[in-house]
Amino acid sequence: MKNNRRNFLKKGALLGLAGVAGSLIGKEKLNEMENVAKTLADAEKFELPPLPYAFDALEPFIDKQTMEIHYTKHHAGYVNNLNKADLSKINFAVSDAEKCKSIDNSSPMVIRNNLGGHYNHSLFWQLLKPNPDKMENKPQSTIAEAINKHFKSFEEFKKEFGDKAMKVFGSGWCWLIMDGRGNLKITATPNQDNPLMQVVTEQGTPILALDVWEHAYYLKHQNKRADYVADWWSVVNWDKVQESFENR
Ligand code: MN3
Repeated sequence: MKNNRRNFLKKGALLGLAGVAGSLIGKEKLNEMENVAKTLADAEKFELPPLPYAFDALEPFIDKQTMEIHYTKHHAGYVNNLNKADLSKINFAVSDAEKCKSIDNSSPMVIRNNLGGHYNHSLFWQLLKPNPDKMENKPQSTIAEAINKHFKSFEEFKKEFGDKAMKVFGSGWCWLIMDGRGNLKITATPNQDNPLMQVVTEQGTPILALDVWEHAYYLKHQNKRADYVADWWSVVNWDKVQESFENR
């Protein structure tokens, strides 16, 4: 609420200024200044990023209805709830990843949960590949080499990652991260926490993310999380994973 009030005051001050100036500089300039004021007010808010493909683009592995609800209700919900929270202590000058890094045990739960929910889903959508083909989906390039080095083989890595995903009790996420020493690790976080936050035991940069909340799979896979994980491997976007690995 404070943030809204701050934006309101900021906007009010600018509009007041524009009003005075408007009588001197004319209607057109006034409209222009009003637009600037509106842009400033909107800038300090979170936005639902566009989904980079259609809801049915991951069929038959992840179904259209799940994607539609997941994006338009769940992800949008995190963004809306985040914008309703007191954002006065959020640094909007930095990236969402940097904002996550500032989350510690003293952070308000409403910010921790909804910022995490927003960041995690924004990343998750990017790491899924639309229009999956029939060919075996596996990593190439340097991420493939790093996986082989740290986990012996891609098959071993898949097994270990799948085991970790199965062991997440209740709602949470499974991750491939790179820690501060340059090691690839498979980790899990509860709820909407993520490896960037100071609240997790194993911090690092997310390279690959898997949402294992039931809302991510229940409509199609019901209680069979293992089937969902198996399907998810077919739609992992390894080119994007490679990018997150290079930009870590
Ligand atoms: Mn989700």
